[in-house]
This record gives sequence, C-alpha cells and structure tokens, in this order.
Amino acid sequence: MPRKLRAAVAQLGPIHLADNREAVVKRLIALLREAHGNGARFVVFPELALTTFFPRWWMTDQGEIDRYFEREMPGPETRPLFDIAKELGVGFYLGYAELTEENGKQRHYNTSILVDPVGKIVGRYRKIHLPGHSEHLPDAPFQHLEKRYFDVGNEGFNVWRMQDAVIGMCICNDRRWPEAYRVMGLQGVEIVALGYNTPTMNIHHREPEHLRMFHHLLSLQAGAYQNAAWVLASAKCGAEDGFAMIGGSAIVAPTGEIAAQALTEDDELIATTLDLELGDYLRRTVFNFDKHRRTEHYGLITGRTGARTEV
Ligand code: ING
Repeated sequence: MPRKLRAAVAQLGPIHLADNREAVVKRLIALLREAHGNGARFVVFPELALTTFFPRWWMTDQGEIDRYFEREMPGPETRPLFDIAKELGVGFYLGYAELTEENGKQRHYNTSILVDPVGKIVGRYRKIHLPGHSEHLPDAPFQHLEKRYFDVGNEGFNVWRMQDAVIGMCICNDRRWPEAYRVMGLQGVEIVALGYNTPTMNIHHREPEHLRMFHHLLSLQAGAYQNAAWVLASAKCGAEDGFAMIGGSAIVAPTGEIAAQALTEDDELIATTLDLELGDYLRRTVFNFDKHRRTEHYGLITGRTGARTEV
C-alpha cells in the first residue's frame, strides 16, 4: 500500500495594515476547515501569515516594528487555530515573525513552524536567505527591509518525521537557492513546505512582471525534481494597501510537474493526494546522491561566498 498524504496549500489574499490578528486567524481557520472538508490532513499557510508584509514599510521605532512580531506561539490570538486543528486532526505549517530572547539579547526571526495533528509544535525553521536591503531606499516605490528587521536564521535546514512523511521547511527567498533544497534532500526530505510574499514589482531593476511568476515556478519545479521531493508553496498575495504581490501557490510533484496551482489572488485552497513514493524511482536512479554525487569537486559551494573570476 503506497504511503499517501492528502495535503493542501492555503493561499491568503491581502492582509492590510488595518487588519488585526483575530480577523486573520478567522480566515486561516476557514481555510483549515475547507482543507479538512477536502480530505486534507496537512495544510501549508504562507510566510508572515498573521500580518501584512511589514518589511515593505520604513520604520525606525523598535516598538512599532515589534508590533508585527509574536512573543509566544501559540499566543492568545493564534490559540484558536491550534485548537481547531487539533479538533480536526490536521497538521500545518505556519509562517510568522518571531520575537525571542537568546543569551539575554532580543532576536527577531522570520520563522515557520510545523504543528502536528494534535496541535504540538514539532519543528521550527528561521529564514536564512534574507533578501532586500537594510537602509531606506528613498526613490523606491516600497521597501524590502528583511535584512533590517530580521536576524539570519540560526538553526539550519532540517527535516522532521510527521504524519508518516519526512517534512522540511524553508521560507520565500530560500526557494530560489538550490542549496536550501539540497541540504534537505541530503536528509531524505519527501515534502518541502514553504510560504512566500513576493512583490510583483522588482524595485531594483526594471523587469517584465511575468518573470516574477516564471522565476517562482521555475525555482519550485527545479527544487522538487532535483531532490525528488514534493514542494508545497503558499502565497500571501494580492494588493496589500495597494502593494501587489504574486499568487501562484502551487503543489509540485517530485517529477517537477505542477500538480495543482491557485487561480486567484485571494484566500484559496488547493489540495492534492501526495504519493510519498512517487520520488522513489528518481532517488534510486538519476538522483541517487550516494551513487552519483562527487563531493570532492564541490568545495567552492561552501568554501566561497561570492563569485570570483580568477582567469
Ligand atoms: N520575497 C521575495 C522572494 O524571494 C524577492 C523577494 C523577489 C527576491 C524576487 C528576489 C527576486 O520571493 C521574500 N519575502 O523573500
């Protein structure tokens, strides 16, 4: 009997500055109920799923910035989501801004958690590839201040066994870096769950807008195929206070094929029954890492950060 897991990606439409966490959690619960009704037992929510994508705003007052962070998880506003998930027996991935203290210092992370079907947090990931900039760009139509508001994740790329599957996590920009998938691939990952907030416009370079969706899907499909894993990607999208972000939430098979894709830029659920053995033939043949990889030739990948031409 092949191992199967019916999973869903719960895309969120815009969350505006005026929207509070209680209203957002109600939306998350509605999507979770819809997923359960659709037979899904694992749901992927977006990155920073509790608030608007605040890195688009220039802020200097730390108190104002910290209003977008969670000091406890679950907290009073998110506890209802955990309770309903436990009642329905559904596991989930949730992205949020984590404010914590380490060695007496406050730390701010762009975090995702893996919650099992009895409401227990079994895994945590803190975003490693922080895109954007840390100083104000006065001429840009909006900012992308993840390097200012977040610390670099300090727990690496890991996998957890949950619901009879090996599940890994990453967040948004991580999906553009093959290293992220490969580190999980080398741990036998079967499902990579990720959330994202991807502005439609490139503030650094005039770029045709269609490339945003192309590069998004290209990154998911390549990561899935090259590591023989399912990739479940959940967008927060649409125009938040007028600032547009792409949709394109997708479930990508280990073959690299798109099994399901969202059609709107609103709250939308897509679901697929994941055959967790679909990637086995790829892991036995073309991506049999143990048989084919030649690590003695890969030293630059971890030994050198930036590209350098010496010829
Ligand atoms: N957002 C974007 C992302 O990686 C970005 C930022 C877009 C970087 C396009 C480079 C190119 O999808 C987040 N939150 O990482």
